[in-house]
Amino acid sequence: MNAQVGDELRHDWDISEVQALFELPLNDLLFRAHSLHRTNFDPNSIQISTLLSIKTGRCSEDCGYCSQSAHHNTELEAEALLSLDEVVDAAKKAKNEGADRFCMGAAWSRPNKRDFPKVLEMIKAVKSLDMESCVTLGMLDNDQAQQLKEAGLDYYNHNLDTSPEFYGNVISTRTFQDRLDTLNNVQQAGLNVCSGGILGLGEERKDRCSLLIQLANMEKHPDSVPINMLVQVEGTPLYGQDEIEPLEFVRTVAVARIMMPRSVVRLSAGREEMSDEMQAMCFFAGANSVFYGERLLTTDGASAQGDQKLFASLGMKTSLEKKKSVGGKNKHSHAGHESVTPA
Ligand code: SAM
Ligand code: DTB
Ligand code: SF4
Repeated sequence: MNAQVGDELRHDWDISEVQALFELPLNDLLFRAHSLHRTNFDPNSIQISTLLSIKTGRCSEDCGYCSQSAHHNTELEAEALLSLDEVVDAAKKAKNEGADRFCMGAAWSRPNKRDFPKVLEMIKAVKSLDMESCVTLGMLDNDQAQQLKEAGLDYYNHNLDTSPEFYGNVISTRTFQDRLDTLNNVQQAGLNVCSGGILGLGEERKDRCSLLIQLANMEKHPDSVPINMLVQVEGTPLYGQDEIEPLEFVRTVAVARIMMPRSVVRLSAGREEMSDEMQAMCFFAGANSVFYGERLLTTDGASAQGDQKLFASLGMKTSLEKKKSVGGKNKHSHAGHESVTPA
């Protein structure tokens, strides 16, 4: 099996070698993933993003996991687009709590003409707070991606969610190809791509392999790869689904790290259901970013207090803390990057 050699980035993974990575004895897999992680990142640094739902509910898409789809009968209360002031207040709060990136999510299939300029203003306002900005607004055309870039946006989040083979079991209102097209527009506009998926949708291991192949075989690896664990919401078709085994989740993080050694891998939704030990294993396996704060978009996140305790007990520092200490230089002696952000 020709897995990642040294620091070289590969874009030609095939299913049998990815399956073989999954099948390695856990210690061998973790050792391999962690070694690559150390080569490319400071292993004790964690990037912190905070999420805000800027428009909630009544979405026309039918994603089977989502509380916000108008196709499902969830108890969610819909909310129109937030005002600029509300967004700026939330971003300031997130910054005070240690986040260096502010991610705004909207329950849209795609942004409409009326609201899109308002989102551009929100991005400019977040940038003026000296924070990185990220938005997830659904599908984008070329021109919209370009306008986001011009407004100063750093990252665009658009997940592939699952394998092309399993995709139709989860979403019927837009295709896998629609997602690839949006990612292509985002990349062409020069934005950083944030794209990953969800585990625990009922997919099999071969689907997890196939999802990772889709991400890693892109012309350029996504800069950021969120790995969500399904948050089960009552009223959605996926409520009651068998949960993914914790060690299978850890394995998936490790394989993502091996296949995309310089991408930031984010432990995303579902952390509040994970034990500290499971999260610690994910960080060892190569996860180096989290969503932070009591709220994700519409569901509860892990508590900020609990997270601070966890990071302290693991001796991990947030990337913002690292930047503040020793004028941005970390003293870690590995041959890789200075902070969690790849060079
Ligand atoms: N509406 C936009 C879209 O779907 O592109 C942006 C917001 S959407 C909530 C962003 C991503 O959050 C989804 O693609 C999915 O990967 C993740 N997500 C949504 N609901 C989730 C859930 N219940 N559990 C885990 N991840 C979820
Ligand atoms: C991502 O991959 N996960 C975030 C973010 N990108 C936008 C969303 C998680 C949503 C979890 C369910 C909710 O709170 O509605
Ligand atoms: Fe809409 Fe996004 Fe939820 Fe799908 S994931 S239903 S597009 S808000």
